[in-house]
Amino acid sequence: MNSTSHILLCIASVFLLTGSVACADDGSGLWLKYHRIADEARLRTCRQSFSTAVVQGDSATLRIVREEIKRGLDGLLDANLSFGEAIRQDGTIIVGTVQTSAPIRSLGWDTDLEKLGPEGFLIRSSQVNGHRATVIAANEEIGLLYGTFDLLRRVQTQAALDKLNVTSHPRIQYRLLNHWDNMDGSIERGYAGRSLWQWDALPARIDPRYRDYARANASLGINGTVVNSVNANPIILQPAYLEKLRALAEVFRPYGLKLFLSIRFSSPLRPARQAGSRRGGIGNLETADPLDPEVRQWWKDKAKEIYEVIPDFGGFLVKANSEGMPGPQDYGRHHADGANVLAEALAPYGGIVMWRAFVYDAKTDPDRAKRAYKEFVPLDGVFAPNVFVQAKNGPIDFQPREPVHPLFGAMPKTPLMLELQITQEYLGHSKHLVYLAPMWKEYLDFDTHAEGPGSSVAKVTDGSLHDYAMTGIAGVANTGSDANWCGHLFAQANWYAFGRLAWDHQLSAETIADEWIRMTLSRDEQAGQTVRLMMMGSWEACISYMTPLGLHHIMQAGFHYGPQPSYARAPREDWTSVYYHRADSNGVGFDRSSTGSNATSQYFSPVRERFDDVATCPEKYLLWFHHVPWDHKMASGRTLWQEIRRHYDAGIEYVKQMQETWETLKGRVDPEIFSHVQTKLETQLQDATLWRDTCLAYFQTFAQE
Ligand code: BDP
Repeated sequence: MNSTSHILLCIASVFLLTGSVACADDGSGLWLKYHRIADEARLRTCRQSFSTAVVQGDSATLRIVREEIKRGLDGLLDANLSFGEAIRQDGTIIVGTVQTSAPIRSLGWDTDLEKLGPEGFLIRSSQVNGHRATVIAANEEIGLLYGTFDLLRRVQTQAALDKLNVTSHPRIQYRLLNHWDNMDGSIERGYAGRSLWQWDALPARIDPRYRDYARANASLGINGTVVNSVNANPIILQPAYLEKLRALAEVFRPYGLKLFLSIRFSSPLRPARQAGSRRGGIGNLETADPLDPEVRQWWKDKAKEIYEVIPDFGGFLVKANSEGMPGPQDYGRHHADGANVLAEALAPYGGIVMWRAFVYDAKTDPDRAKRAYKEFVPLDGVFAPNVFVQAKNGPIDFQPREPVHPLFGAMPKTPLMLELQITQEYLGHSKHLVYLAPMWKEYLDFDTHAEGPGSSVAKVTDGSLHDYAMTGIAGVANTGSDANWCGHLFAQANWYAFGRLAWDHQLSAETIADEWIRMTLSRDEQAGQTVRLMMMGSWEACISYMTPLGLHHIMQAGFHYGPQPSYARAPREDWTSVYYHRADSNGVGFDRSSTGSNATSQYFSPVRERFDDVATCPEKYLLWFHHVPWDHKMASGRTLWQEIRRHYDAGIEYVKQMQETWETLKGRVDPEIFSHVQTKLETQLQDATLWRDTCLAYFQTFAQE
C-alpha cells in the first residue's frame, strides 16, 4: 500500500468507528490518548461544561495541572481551551486548594476537605459567583493533579458529568512500583525491552520518557517508585549515582512520585573481589553486621548524604538472606536487626524501610511454602515503626495461582506491604494476554479470618484490620523501553489496574477493564463489552493451560516461560518441578495438609480446616495442599486425571475463542493494535498447546485410573 492510500484508509477507519481510534497507534500514549469524542451530542454538552479553566497559583505541579487540562480537553473536545483569572462564565473548571484559591475558600467545604488527607480531592458541579462550574478542590496540589486526571478519565470514559459529586482519597498510603532494573540496562523478569533509566546519559540528559512515565503513574495515583532491582547492585549508593538519581527525582517530584532505592545489605563492605558476586559493597568496612556501631554509623552517614541530594527520598527496599543476597543472618542476627539499623538511619528524614519476606532458607523447613511465615511471625512487634514487611501475595513466588500468603493477618503489630507482580514472569511474559485484576481481587478479597470473618487481605493491607500506622502496596513493574511500554498492549491494562486498585481496592476488575478499554481501545459500547469479556476470563484460562487445580512451579528452569514438569536436577531441590508436583503412581500434588508438611496450620481457623481436608479444600488449590489419587472423584463427577485434562483443553479453547473474538474487532480498533494483538494471540495459542501437550504427556507416565 502506498502512503497516500494508507493515510486515506486510516482516515476512513477513524470515521467509520463510533469510538475514537486513531490510525497506526503504537500504544505509546497508554490510556492517556485523549482522542476526540465522536458522539456529537455529547461533544456539545462537554464543550458547554468545560469551556474555560481557572487554576490559581504557580508551581511545577500546578503547571502540570494546567498542561493536562489543556491537553486532555483540547484533544477530547477538539477545542482550544483558555485559562482565566476569574470566574466570568458558565462552563468554568476551577482548580485549587483552600490555601491558594479564594473561590475555593468561598465554597466553605473545609470540613469535607479535612477528611481527604494530603492526596484526596473533591470534584463537584457547583454554582460559583453565579456561574455553572466544575470544581476540583484538594488540600495539597498533588490532590489537584489526581483530581484533574479523575475528571479527564470521566470525560474519556463517557461517564455522567452533570451533578458531579466525587469524594476520593486513597485507601493505601504507599502505592509503589518496584522496578527490577539492573544497572547495565537489563531488566530482571522484564519483557518490554531495556530499562527506562539511562544511567550513562544521566544526569545530563533527561529522556522525555521519564516525564511520560511520571505522568502515567500520577494519572493512576501511584506515588512512589523503587527504580532498581531487589538484587541490588551497591553502586547505586555511590555519589555519582546519587547525582543521577537527583535528576530523576526532580522529574518525578511534581507528579507526586517519590523515589526509593533497593539496597544491598552488604553495602558498607569493601567491593567484592569476585565479579558477579552478590556479597560485596561500596564501603571500606570489614563487616556489615547491623549491630556493629561502625555499620550503624555508615548507614546514618549514607542516609544523610542521600537526603542532601534528594530531600524527599522515600526509603529502602531490601532483599536480604534470600537467593544469595547478603543479610543480617550472615552475622547471626535476625531480620528485624537488619531492618532496624536502616530504619534508624532513615527515620530522622521520614524515610521508610520495606523489608522483604521473600525468604526460603531450606534449613527453616523442608516445605518452602512454610519458611517465610516461620521466620517472620516470631519477629512481630520487633521491627521499628518505620519498617514494612513486604510480602508477596502467595507463599511461593507469583505463581499463576497461589493461596494467599499466610503472613497476611499473622503480623498484627507490623505493617505488611502487599507485593504483587505486574510483570508476567510466570504468566506468559509479554506474549500472553492475561488480565491480572481478577487475580489481584481474589487475593485482596480473600478472608484470612485473622480477626474473625471479614478479615480480608485488603483490610490487612489498608491497615483497617490491625490499625497499622502506615500502609502500602507494591507492584513489580512491567515497563520497559518498548514503544508501547509493556510489550503487549494488553499488559498496559495490568499497570493500569494495579494503580487503580492501589488507590481503591474496592473497584471491581470489570469496572477497571471498562475504563481501560474506553481510554485505550474504543469507546464503542459493543466493542468494549467484547474486549472486557475476553479480558475477564483470560487469567483463569492461563491457569488452566499452565497449572490447573493447584499445580505450581512446573515452568522451564530459570526462564519461567514454557512447561518443564520433568525438571528434577537443580542446585536446589526447591527450584525443580518435581519437588512441587510430586507426581507418582499414587497421585499428584504436594501434601501440605496435617498428614504432610502441615502448611495448612499456618492459616487461621476455619480456613485451616477448609484447606486441610481434601473434601472441603477448594479445587482450585487442591494439588497445592494435597497429594491426590489420580482416580479421586472431583465435584464434576470426573476423576482427577480427567479433570486435569479437561482444564488443559479448556484453557486452549479459551485462547481460540479470544482469537475469534478479536477477529470480530477488525476495523473497529486501530489497525496497528489489531495486528499486534492478533500476532500475540497466535503465539499464545501455540504456547498453550505446548503446555498441554508437554504436561499431559509427562503426567500420563504416572496417571492411573
Ligand atoms: C523471583 C524471580 C527472581 C527475583 C525473586 C525476588 O524469579 O528473579 O529476584 O523472585 O522476588 O520471582 O526476589
